[in-house]
Amino acid sequence: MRPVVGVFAATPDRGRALARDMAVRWALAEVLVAHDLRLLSFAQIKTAEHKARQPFGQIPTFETVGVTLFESGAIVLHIAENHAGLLPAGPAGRARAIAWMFAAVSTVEPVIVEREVAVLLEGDKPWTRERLPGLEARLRQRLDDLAVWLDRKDWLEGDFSAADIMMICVLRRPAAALLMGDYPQLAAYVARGEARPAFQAAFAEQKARFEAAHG
Ligand code: GTB
Repeated sequence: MRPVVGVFAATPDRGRALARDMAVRWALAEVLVAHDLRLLSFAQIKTAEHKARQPFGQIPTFETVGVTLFESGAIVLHIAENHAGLLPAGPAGRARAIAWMFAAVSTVEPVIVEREVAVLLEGDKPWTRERLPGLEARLRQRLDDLAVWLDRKDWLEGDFSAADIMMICVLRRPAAALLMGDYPQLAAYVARGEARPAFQAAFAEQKARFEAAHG
């Protein structure tokens, strides 16, 4: 059975591969595992049938022999644990790469999401103008620290790993991407990831899907 990845049929990001299935499809492309897509509408992801796969009614989902998974980070880790090339061989390096996967989604991404939510969902609220400088300062603090870590490193922990897939997908989110001009180390890091053939293949797949749907 080829794995099946649940994705939005009509991606809301206009083909820029910003939704969270990108990390999963990129990881699969890195390890050369062909997959099928389960194309889902917004209504479909809220059904009981989909919630049996993803309890919060979201994408992505991942179905493979013996297991159905949700949470993009957990799916990428599962792929990395079952195929060579996305985690360091030794236990210490492996543990550190996994730590960086958690850092991407639980330390760096929340400050990006907070900034995005403030503008997109609460932009018209009276308190947003006052909150924005603080939100941006918190985001910049994370990016400052990450830039120091990545100074003179190509990847987070030795060779390219699943950690880089998660971190680069986080840094591609609009609120972080807008600041990359101030962080040349991070911009170069994202560019290195985006130059990988597997990233290109996963990106092209979604762009083609968007173009087929929208002409
Ligand atoms: N923690 C979960 C995971 O990593 O798998 C979060 C999954 C999630 O947020 N999925 C979104 C979803 O299904 C799609 S990706 N939302 C429907 C809902 O919650 O009802 C969302 C997304 C879109 C665009 C960007 N972007 O532009 O950067 C990022 C993320």
